[in-house]
Amino acid sequence: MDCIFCKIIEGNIPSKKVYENETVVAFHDITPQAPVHILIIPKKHIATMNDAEGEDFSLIGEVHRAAQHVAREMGIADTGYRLINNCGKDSGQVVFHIHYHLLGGESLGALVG
Ligand code: IU
Repeated sequence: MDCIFCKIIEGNIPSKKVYENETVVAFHDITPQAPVHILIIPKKHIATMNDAEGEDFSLIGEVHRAAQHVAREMGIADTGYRLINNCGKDSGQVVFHIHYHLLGGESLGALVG
């Protein structure tokens, strides 16, 4: 499968990993949009949120668990952070392997409202 994030998971493309367990990997985004910008992904290839089904939702829960852990490790748990998933064309999703952006380290401003 020609998926850049699957290649990162396999170690065939280098990345700056900050966390890994049996089901998820977290690594620095190559184009950070905030002082802390980590991508958290399930190891299972799921293209978009629209494609998640059944046990995939447990994996997405594992992504959230990892986000909580990584936020603490990166020192942004207390100041706050944003966890974003882009799904499909209008969201600007460019990598079709589900991923969550963990953003923080500065005041991010209001997203809605
Ligand atoms: P998006 O949600 O699909 O728009 O975000 C994809 C992100 O993946 C984006 O922030 C890129 O900078 C990031 N990224 C990366 O970290 N490493 C890569 O090799 C590639 C994209 I391609």
